[in-house]
Amino acid sequence: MRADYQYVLIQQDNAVLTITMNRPAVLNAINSQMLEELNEIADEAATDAAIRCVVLQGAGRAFGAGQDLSEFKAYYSSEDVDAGPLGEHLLGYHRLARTLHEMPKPVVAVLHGVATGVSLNLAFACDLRIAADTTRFSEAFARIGLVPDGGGAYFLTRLVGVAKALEISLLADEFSGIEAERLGLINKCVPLAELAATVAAFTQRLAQGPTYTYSLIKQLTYYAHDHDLQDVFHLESEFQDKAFCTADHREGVQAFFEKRAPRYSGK
Ligand code: T3D
Repeated sequence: MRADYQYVLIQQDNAVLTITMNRPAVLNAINSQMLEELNEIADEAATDAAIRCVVLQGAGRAFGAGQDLSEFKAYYSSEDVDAGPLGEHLLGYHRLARTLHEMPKPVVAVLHGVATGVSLNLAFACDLRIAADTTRFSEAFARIGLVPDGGGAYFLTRLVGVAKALEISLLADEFSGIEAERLGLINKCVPLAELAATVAAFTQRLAQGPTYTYSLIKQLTYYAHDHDLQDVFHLESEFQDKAFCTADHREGVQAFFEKRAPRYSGK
């Protein structure tokens, strides 16, 4: 993977790839170039077998402040309200949200400082979220007269249900990491000073897990959310057959009988 991106830093530590959005002066607001870079990196991370867990985070004092609103200044200063730039532009966010969501390995968003707009919705597309208690969450779109994008309505309704999703989206108020954890929007909320160590321990553990089986668990869990029980039984049977034949399953059982920790290869 190349490392010379303009607005994104990447770092691999064992099998954990950390993707850092890096425009700290504007709270990592996402411009077209950053979006293109994030898509390229996510595509590669999805297919690289040496990467078994992916982290998405922001540099400086924020996770991210959403779309870079200065990018469309020409549109805002024009009289032509039909010259909206969004159709094509949004496809980049859709592609990225889908890649993060469907990647055959765990993807963890790490939220600190500010997490708003489409940046926050990309975090919702990830599998797991860890945040600092002081993080300022908001689904800011309605505050500037827009609808949630980047899959926001899809992910938010699944995470917290329709009533809370509507409240969060319509009022667009800020709430803390503590409240986000209470709502079930994030998996873990810790003091800011403990965030990096918590994330490192959590993601290194995931990266040493049965990665292929994790990919099946991901698919099965997301599928189970909107299919009936019989359909889920079918997919569960298909996936358990696949998991049963993996090297990691054999290793897990052998380790159990030998009373030792398993050493998973991810296969
Ligand atoms: O056009 C489209 O593509 C439509 C799609 C939109 C998708 C979205 O994501 S909509 C949501 C967009 N985001 C926002 O509306 C948030 C805008 N930002 C803010 O409201 C505030 O910055 C925050 C509440 C997030 C943080 O406030 P604070 O006081 O901690 O920081 P600040 O001083 O406002 O921001 C620091 C700098 O970042 C500042 O630049 P400056 O004045 O120092 O030169 C600010 O302008 C810049 N910045 C923050 N957010 C954005 C941004 N620049 C461009 N775009 C931003 N989204």
